[in-house]
Amino acid sequence: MLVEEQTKATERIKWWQEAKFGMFIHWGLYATLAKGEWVMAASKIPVKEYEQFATQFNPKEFNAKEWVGVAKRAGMKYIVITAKHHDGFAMYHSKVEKFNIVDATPFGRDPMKELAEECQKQGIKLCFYYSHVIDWHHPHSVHEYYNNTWDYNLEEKAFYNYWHNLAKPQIQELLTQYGDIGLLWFDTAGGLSKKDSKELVEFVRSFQPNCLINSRVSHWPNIGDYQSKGDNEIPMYGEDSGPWETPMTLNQSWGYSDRDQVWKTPESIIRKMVNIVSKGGNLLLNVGPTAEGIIPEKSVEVLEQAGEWIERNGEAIYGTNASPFPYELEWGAVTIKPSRMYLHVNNEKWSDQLKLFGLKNKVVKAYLLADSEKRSLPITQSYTESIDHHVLGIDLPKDAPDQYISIIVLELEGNAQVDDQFMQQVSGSVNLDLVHAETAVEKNEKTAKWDFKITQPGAFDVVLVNFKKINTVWEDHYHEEVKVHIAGQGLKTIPQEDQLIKDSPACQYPYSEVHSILGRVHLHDSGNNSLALTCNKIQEKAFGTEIWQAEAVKLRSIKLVPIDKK
Ligand code: FHN
Repeated sequence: MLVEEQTKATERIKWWQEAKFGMFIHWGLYATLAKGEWVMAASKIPVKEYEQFATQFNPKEFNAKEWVGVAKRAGMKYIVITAKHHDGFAMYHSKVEKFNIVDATPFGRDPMKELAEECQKQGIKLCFYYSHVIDWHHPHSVHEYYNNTWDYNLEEKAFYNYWHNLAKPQIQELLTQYGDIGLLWFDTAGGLSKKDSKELVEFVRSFQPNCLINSRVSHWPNIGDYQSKGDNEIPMYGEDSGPWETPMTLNQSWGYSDRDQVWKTPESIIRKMVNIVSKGGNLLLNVGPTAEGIIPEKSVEVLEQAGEWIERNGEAIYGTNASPFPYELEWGAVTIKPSRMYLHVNNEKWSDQLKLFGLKNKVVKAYLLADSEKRSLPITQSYTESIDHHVLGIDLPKDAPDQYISIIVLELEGNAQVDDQFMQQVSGSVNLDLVHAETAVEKNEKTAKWDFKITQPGAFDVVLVNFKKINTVWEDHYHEEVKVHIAGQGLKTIPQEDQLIKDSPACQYPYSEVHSILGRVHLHDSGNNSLALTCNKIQEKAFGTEIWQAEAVKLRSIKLVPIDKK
């Protein structure tokens, strides 16, 4: 990218990177069936029959002021709403297609117009989701996999008929009838050529040069302003160098489903948000309003409670940068600002002293974010030259001062500088993430290698960490031996599903975190060490961007767990 273009791109995305938290809204004609947004395809509902649902769609309870108010109270800074999902029904007044909420329903109002006005009033950015490739209503839309084959014959489809007569004109409408749009959220681009994807980006920019575009505009890499991770996917520390987001469900569905009552708690929302923000990402959290136009009560309750925590702790969230540590910290997470570090401590890890390894700066002052008087907490800082090891100790009051996660502010001399080597954490464990390994393939064997620092030698269990998708048969993925070499010792075993980890901050439905204990090793000395793992699940790029492309078992990391401290 040219320097000038790069500067423009950096400027364009600034607001979004500071915002951190947005509301995703999946709302469409499918809400009348209350079985999620894929109901048309799942039940192969013929277009003519599906169109009939519009005649009963009358969301009289829709109130833009209330919806925007919920987002505001939750601490969200932008809203991304489905202007058209895969069912092809436009939730705004489209002039190019009558299958829209104004022309085809008794409701007759344009909710996007009302939202645009309200967002403007309440100071929140309005953004649109537009399903640009999948459209089950149009006879000519063509996706790589997900087409309406129950009404239309694939061989008779002429993609450019759809593209030029519906998709692009509707995108133009969205960019010209609703004022400034924060971003266009495209989805499921399977089959769209690189040329068409790039032209679409130019097309959007020609109407609104500052409108952001997510990476799902294309399946080709590096198109769009930022990376949308897979649905509900939270990456590892340092996995993404550019801007990224996790689109996440509040229960297990996007569009309204009356059967789905598996709600995340305010606490898990806060933990996941803190984890995401500390990795430099944004959280786009979904609600699925009903056919009456109501955001489900339970969603509102969870969001408002999470919002109260965010309001108290916003200083450590909005406008921050990612943790400089390349690994998950066992007591919580870190965010930074110039000359400042925020330690987000999980309340169940709260004790009389918190230790942080690897911070090189002098700490000028430490205090609790919850303490309006900013009283100094006692600190000690030490450095052991022989193993190049920095240790900060902070004495804490007996009780954690906030709900769920309590924050300690560190005022630093200069901007945060840390030892970015992998190293043993305070509990004695070492987490080695796959994304930071040096990988090699030799004679069909894939090997990952890490260097790390040991400060408390001893005996360790070697644990393989995987995320496993629901209903996956483990043995289909792990039926060969994996090998580990460390400090002159070797382990060879077929990994088993030894432990299921609940409440992993970065793992969620439809995945669960599974640990396999590979064996035991002894590290006798402090200082530098290295570990090599040979395993056929090692990949250069671990994840796809959409859920059906992602692997059923994802190898995430390898851990050394001290045996006397488990
Ligand atoms: O198929 C869609 C799905 O319905 C939903 O809109 C999600 C949101 O990220 N995107 C697609 C699947 O990845």
